[in-house]
Amino acid sequence: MSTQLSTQLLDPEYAFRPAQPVLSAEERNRLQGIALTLRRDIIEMTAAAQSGHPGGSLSAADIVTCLYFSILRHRPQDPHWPDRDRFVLSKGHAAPVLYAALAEAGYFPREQLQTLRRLHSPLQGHPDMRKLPGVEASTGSLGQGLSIGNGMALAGKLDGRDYRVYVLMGDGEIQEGMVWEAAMTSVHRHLDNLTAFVDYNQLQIDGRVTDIKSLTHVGRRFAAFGWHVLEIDGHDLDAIHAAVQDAQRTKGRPTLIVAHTIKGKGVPFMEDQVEWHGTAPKPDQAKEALAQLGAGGKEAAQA
Ligand SMILES: Cc1ncc(C[n+]2csc(CCOP(=O)(O)OP(=O)(O)O)c2C)c(N)n1
Ligand SMILES: [Mg+2]
Repeated sequence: MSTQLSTQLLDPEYAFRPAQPVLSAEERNRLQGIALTLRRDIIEMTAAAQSGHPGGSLSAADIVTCLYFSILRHRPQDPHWPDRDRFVLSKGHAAPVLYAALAEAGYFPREQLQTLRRLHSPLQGHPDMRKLPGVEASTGSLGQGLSIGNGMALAGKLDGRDYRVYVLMGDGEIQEGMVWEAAMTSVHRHLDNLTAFVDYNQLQIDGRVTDIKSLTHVGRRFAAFGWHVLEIDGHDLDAIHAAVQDAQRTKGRPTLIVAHTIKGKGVPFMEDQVEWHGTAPKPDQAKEALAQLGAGGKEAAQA
């Protein structure tokens, strides 16, 4: 059984659930299929590399799916199109979920996923914008993505372009002081074209966030800085979608979406287990994980 999120986790001040579904049943099915494909890819890639970060990749799979397959305005065949929306994976160690999404969207052939972390592969352990088209920023040194996103959002305004910028941070990551400097800048510059997510899975590299440096009321902290804040179940595709729509309607200030998630989501033996932060599954564990995830996406369509 997969762990379920309790909606009681959401801060009542900012809890956000769409009153009714915003996705058609067909669209939700399509996105669920893609999210499953990304999760399967994450397991297969990290197993092939025998290295990498499955936990935080799996927790972000639904957010990344929604962004790449129903929200972002982008052209995989023209990755430098000036009017494209930008996505910055600030928690760069979750590279497998980004690579899986880019391959699925058509930025590069799926076979390349198997080269994760190999010498000279464009799919390095952390995303490298110089090596892989579609990667907007080289990340991995935690804390930098929001500043990078600020720059992109400000540039968009100065250039009179209407693209939007999305940044995904980890909850452990936002212990970095630089994040809070950036959070002040986003508000000061009225960056309403910027939406940041916190993948609030409550685990970091070596334990629970609350034990290492507590981040309770993260939404209230950002709200105190002047951000528009929404707290959602980060595995609920309708909630992710509706929250982004709300962010798009919000004028004059940036939006933070606190996405409550489960690290390792989808693979029960990995869920909420800190050991799976940066451990690759061995071949038998990968087999079990894939069986637990079930056939999905392309596999199900071909069956
Ligand atoms: C500046 C910096 N310090 C330390 C690390 C090592 N590190 C890699 S992942 C990680 C934990 C991140 O936790 P979190 O942001 O919660 O990520 P998630 O749970 O989503 O995987 C750390 C400390 C790093 N990559 N960058
Ligand atoms: Mg975390």
